[in-house]
Amino acid sequence: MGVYITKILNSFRDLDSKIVMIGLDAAGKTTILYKLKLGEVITTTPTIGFNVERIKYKRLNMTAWDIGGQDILRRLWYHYYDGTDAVIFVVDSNDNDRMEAARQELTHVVTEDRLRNAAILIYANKQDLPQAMHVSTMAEQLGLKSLPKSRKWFIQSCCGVTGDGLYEGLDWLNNELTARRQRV
Ligand code: G3D
Ligand code: MG
Repeated sequence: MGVYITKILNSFRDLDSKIVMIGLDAAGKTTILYKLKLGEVITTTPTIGFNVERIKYKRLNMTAWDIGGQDILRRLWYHYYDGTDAVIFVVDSNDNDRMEAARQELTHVVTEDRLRNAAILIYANKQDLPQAMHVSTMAEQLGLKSLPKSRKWFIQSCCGVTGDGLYEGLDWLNNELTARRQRV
């Protein structure tokens, strides 16, 4: 298992990729970033109420921030969307009340012109909690099943605290980005 994980991470960081990790606040993004141990997480605040976390490790660039609520910030995000290869969208599987809010944000993301070619990995996080929604129900509620066929997405159940599922998600992303590179 250890060798397998190291192999994925090594090939991942050598991909010349730009990845954004987004999701509602408290979905578990910061926890996941640290758990992945891809490199040092650097937090910057380009404007009040908007924190960006960044990891740069070899040729992999990852940025993460909270989305939702603040319409005024929406246009600031565009700057970070340019040239994005993949989106990791983190959802709290236990947060029934905000599943619809998560769906709306995800819809914004998939219809965002600058992200039209981005592969989308959805982390159904906090699956360790007893009330966690099943991934197939989440896929339904987040509207994934109605996305156009051309859209590449994958939903992975995970637990940011233990790390369960995180590498399986990255493995999909890694394969997807590698396959794209081979096609061009
Ligand atoms: P964010 O960066 O998306 O805003 P955080 O979210 O990473 O700050 O996580 C918000 C809270 O959820 C944290 O708890 C964190 O420990 C918890 N959390 C993250 N992932 C998981 C998970 O998989 N399972 C469980 N049970 N909790 C998780 P606190 O208490 O520090 O606010
Ligand atoms: Mg955070």
